[in-house]
Amino acid sequence: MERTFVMVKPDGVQRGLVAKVINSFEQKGCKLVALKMMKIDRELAEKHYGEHKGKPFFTPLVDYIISGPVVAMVLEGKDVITAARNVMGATNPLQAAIGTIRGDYGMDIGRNVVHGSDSPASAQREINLFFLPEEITEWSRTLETWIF
Ligand code: FUP
Repeated sequence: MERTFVMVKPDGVQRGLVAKVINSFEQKGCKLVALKMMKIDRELAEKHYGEHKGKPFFTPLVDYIISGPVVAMVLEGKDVITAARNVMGATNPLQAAIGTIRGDYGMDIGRNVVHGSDSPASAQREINLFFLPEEITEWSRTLETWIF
């Protein structure tokens, strides 16, 4: 089973989309194993988006992600990184298909509602940045054999 890091960004929280976003992942079959609301400080934001340092959108991106609370979570499942990316849709909401979170709820690449890790390496890195091991709950559900 794979794990991924997902977060409802400040615009998603401000717009009251937290439950809808979580529901999109749950109904797909992703299993929640960690969940918390938090405010990201600048240091963590710059680490999280370190790969974009130096790009023109880096500072606005960091300012946006620290502008209000986020809801961070860890999801588990077979191929969950790809599954969660598909649930979110393309990075730019204007290109994201209708039916995806960004396609349904976004208009602007700088306000795209949700984040999800893009590879096993970034999932591991981001889970470690945002969660302590004891904040992740291991549990099994009988539903599993009906999904995988
Ligand atoms: P994603 O993996 O889909 O979150 O996308 P990226 O890692 O490529 O980008 C991270 C965030 O930077 C995106 F969610 C939105 C923002 N971004 C911009 O604001 N402008 C850009 O041109 C590209 C990304």
